[in-house]
Amino acid sequence: MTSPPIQWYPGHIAKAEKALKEQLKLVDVVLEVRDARIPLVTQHPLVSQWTGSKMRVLVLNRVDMIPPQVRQLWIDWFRREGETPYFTDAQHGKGTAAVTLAAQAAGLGVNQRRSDRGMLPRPVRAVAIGFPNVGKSALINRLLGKRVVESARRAGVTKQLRWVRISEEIELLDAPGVIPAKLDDRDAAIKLAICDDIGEASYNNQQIAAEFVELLTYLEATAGNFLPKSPLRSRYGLDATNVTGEDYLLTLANEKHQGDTERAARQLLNDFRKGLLGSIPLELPPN
Ligand SMILES: Nc1nc2c(ncn2[C@@H]2O[C@H](COP(=O)(O)OP(=O)(O)O)[C@@H](O)[C@H]2O)c(=O)[nH]1
Ligand SMILES: [Mg+2]
Repeated sequence: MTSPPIQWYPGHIAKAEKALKEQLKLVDVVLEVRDARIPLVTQHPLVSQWTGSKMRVLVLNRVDMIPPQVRQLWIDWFRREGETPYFTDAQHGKGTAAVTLAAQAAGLGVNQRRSDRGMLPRPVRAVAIGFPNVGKSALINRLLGKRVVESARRAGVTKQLRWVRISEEIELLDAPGVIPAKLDDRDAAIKLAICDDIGEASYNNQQIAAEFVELLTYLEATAGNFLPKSPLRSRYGLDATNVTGEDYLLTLANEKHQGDTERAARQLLNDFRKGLLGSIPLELPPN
């Protein structure tokens, strides 16, 4: 029997969800932030319920980590689904101005209703929600143009909710990452772990690194033209074809890390997360 890839902390999740629901009562617009490497896996199942009738702006962050052709495939796919995705690289401030405009436009109705009732306009209020580590804080910092919200490589850094005023027109709320209380899809759980988008949930590096190697082999076979050529061989000089992920990891450990499998696993995952293996999309639009 294989152990579940990720161990969840339901108490922590329930607390985060409760806090978020309270904050959602205060906002006009929801910025739903997802990871462009895995746009469907980082769709939180409760966001549409939480958003209700509020306006939502869909942000696919980390666009720098996927190839431009794949970004175009997603744009086409989301359009067919009736959605407009905003692609951003919050790290370098790319695409973020369009998000501000979209949030402002989404909030226009609020001030229309206020003025209809003889009330003064107020800034539109928005919240950024999404899985841990997808780049919510980095995005908000970019929208603001300065670093006011803590953003870090470690997942789960954002603990508290804070309002920040972006302009006279818009106020934003940063929020802690939310992960589903249950995740039955094993492949999705593995991709979340590979991308480091699951915050304080825990997993085994070696198991996830081995899965990553096998996922790469699968992606090269099924979507090879969207991937860099042999990313593992290019970086480590070791071919991954016809070996299990576990064997690859053991070989990598022996060749590069004096047999230390844990270090080999961490190097693999870190190299991917830093983009050192090239831009590798872990998910493509269905069909
Ligand atoms: N390459 C890249 N890194 C990003 C991007 N956005 C955020 N990051 C990095 O990812 C890490 C997590 O970002 P953070 O904003 O703290 O995520 P949060 O947990 O959703 O608030 C930080 O090290 C950021 O610098 C992006 O668009 N591209
Ligand atoms: Mg944060």
